[in-house]
Amino acid sequence: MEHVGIIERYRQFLPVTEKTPVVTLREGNTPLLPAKNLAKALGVDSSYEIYLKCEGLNPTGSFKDRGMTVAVSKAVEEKSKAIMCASTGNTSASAAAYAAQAGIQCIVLIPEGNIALGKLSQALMHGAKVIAVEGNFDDALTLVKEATTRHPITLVNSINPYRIEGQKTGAFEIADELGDAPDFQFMPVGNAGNISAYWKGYKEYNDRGLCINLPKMMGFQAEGASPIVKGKPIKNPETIATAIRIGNPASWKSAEKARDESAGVIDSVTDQEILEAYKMVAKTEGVFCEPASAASIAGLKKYIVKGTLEKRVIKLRIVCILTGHGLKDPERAIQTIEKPETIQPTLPALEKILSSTI
Ligand code: AN7
Repeated sequence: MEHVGIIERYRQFLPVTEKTPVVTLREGNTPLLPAKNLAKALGVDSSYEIYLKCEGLNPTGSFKDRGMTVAVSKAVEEKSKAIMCASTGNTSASAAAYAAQAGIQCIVLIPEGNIALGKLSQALMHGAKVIAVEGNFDDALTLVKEATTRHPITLVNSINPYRIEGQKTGAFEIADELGDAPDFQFMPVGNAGNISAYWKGYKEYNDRGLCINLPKMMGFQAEGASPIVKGKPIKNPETIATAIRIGNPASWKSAEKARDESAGVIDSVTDQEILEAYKMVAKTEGVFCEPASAASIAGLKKYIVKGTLEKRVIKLRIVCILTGHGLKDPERAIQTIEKPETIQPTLPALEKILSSTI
């Protein structure tokens, strides 16, 4: 079946009418990959079914496209000529691309020096006005909120409810494919919009009888940027996972609600654990995600080690959301892994290395 984007696929669940001009890059329909190799590497038996929701395969390489197609479609319906966001990178890349598709202006505020190069290049290539703020994401978001109340510009951060509406379709796809919601969902938490969106999606499906189960929502912040875990905003958040380098999440309350209603957790993982998970999923499954996304795998590992995942006789289904593509941040990959060896262009030189490799 032809995939025409999440608005057409899930129109009945979304705040659109026949009058809404659909701005789409055919986002969604991303792979839900069974991860047997990863399960083995994590040391769990076959009663644990682990799946990776590969959101890096969206048009701009992250899950943000699901929310952006709805937010930008509604902005165009409301005759807006410009959109604006603060971003740790992926939101700006997505906003810029959908604004380009819609033929409207896009202005993005990024924390200076703290966004991955791939994301910056996307925002620039799609013609957004990119402004680097001498501050962090939270400072940039405060500015965007102020500016969009004073000027006729549509805010497209996830405090725009259309973003959450679009992002909840990730839950629909998972439930459609598994035939029910999973038992656990592991995911990174930054501004906390996505965990709120997924929970909304699962609950709506459950209300309509389209899934019987509801997953425990397991959200993970980076330790140096874990305000929800610590119970207070972090003034100077720090983590190598720049996507989730956020000290005062906009959807804090709804994320806590998702955690509590689902009997899940919001916990933290260290940068070290994130980097190990980042390498592990790339090496065992052939799936390259960005560091922030690997927080979900790091979280899964942490809870397997703790032994707190409920063990059943039947299969336990676990979905990890890999929110963004590894190619967004190649610099981090290169810094994390051993450099390639250099040789003279001779067969003996090559064979010397081969003898120690195979
Ligand atoms: C790859 O782009 O906040 O908890 O400005 O890029 O919904 O914020 C990105 C967040 C996880 C966290 N994984 O999601 C932004 C931004 C990746 C991300 C998150 C982000 P939320």
